Amino acid sequence: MADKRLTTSVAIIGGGPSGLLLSQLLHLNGIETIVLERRSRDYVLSRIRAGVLESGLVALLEEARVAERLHREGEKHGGVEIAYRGESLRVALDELTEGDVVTVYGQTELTRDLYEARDAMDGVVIHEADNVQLHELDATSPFVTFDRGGETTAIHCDFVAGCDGFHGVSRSMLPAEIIRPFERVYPFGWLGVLSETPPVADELIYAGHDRGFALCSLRSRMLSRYYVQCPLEDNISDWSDDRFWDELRSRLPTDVANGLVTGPSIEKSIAPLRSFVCEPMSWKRLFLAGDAAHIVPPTGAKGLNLAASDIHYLFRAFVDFYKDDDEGGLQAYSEKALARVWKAERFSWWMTQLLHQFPESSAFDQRIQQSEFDYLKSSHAAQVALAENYVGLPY
Ligand code: FAS
Ligand code: PHB
Repeated sequence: MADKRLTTSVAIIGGGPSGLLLSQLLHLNGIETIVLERRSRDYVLSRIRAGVLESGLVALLEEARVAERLHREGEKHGGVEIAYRGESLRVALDELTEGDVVTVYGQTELTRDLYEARDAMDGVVIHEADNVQLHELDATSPFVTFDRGGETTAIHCDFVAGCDGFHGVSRSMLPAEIIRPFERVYPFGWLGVLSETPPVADELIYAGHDRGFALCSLRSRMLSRYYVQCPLEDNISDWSDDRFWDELRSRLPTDVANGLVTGPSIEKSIAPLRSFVCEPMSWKRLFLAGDAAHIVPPTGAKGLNLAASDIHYLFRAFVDFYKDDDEGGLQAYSEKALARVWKAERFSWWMTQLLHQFPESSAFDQRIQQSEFDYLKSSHAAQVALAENYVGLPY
């Protein structure tokens, strides 16, 4: 029994970028939502995650009226560097895609912008919502319950959007006879460091090396983001700053390594890598979006950008339902979203295979990896393929 009862049109589980963006877009179209977030706002904003936005996501943020700071502080990048065992190739994204680019702007800042926009529109985002449960999803009026401050509240709604990430509760509500998970877990992780130092290069550098993968990224001209591939069993305590910088240098082309400016890490974390897709992405009145439905290894910078295309499809489907009583978009959502998800899964897997050292790889695998890079370096068509995937395939 609930102590309190609320009603809304769409109950959104998860106050990360997916949930907040969906809430903002629906609100702008007159559709009420309530967002339930398990953590505090400070905790959500303390997480350091994605850094590269496709133009499709930028356009969606403009539609959500939260792109002002992004345009002021974000950096447009027309190219990206792919290095491999000391060789280097600049992939001219803009030239190869007739002008498309990516924007470098941290997910943390994007989430902050979304929170502030929700506040400005009196959006309902309930933090520290514990024990979220979803009920009667196969009825026409499902409801969600949660505990907070010693009270249980029930939110009666028309639909539930599961935007609660890979470890959320929503996906588990798909009946066992319906859900089809697809997964590949990689035998390594990424150790990431944030440092208040000037980035080593103007554009991102993805580097494959016998010692393992490395990535040079950035958040601004005085805030750098670096990653090195590390064994899954490693802990943060195994990695002093000096060890990190030495390892990063050893994996970069010499001229780049010589220009690296190091400094104390202000954030250091290890993330596991997996490819994961849940089919279908909807069941009855429940719709999954973002990491709740799929995960990609961050090598292709697709995680956050896939959440965006899910939200693009889902928000329009809800608008069609509420404005025109048209359920077509909702019925087509899963198939439409999955078509783009799987293409990004392929690209992220391909980039990961190309640039990482796999513990079990044979001499043949090593030659194939080298030839993959040699082909990329020698083929305009291969570079076009990389560029069109990296800037983002059409929605
Ligand atoms: P999120 O996981 O961001 O948000 C889900 C929210 O739901 C969280 O705030 C969580 O607290 C909340 N939640 C969970 N369970 C709940 C429950 N039961 N009740 C209520 N709320 C609940 N992508 C890139 O493109 N590049 C990267 O470099 C990159 N690095 C990453 C590093 C890490 C450690 C992780 C985990 C992901 C990374 N990603 C990266 C992917 C990431 O950016 C996601 O794609 C993005 O956060 C997806 O956003 P959401 O779908 O909103 O999921
Ligand atoms: C980042 O800046 O955190 C980042 C950029 C590109 C990636 C992954 C992470 O592919």
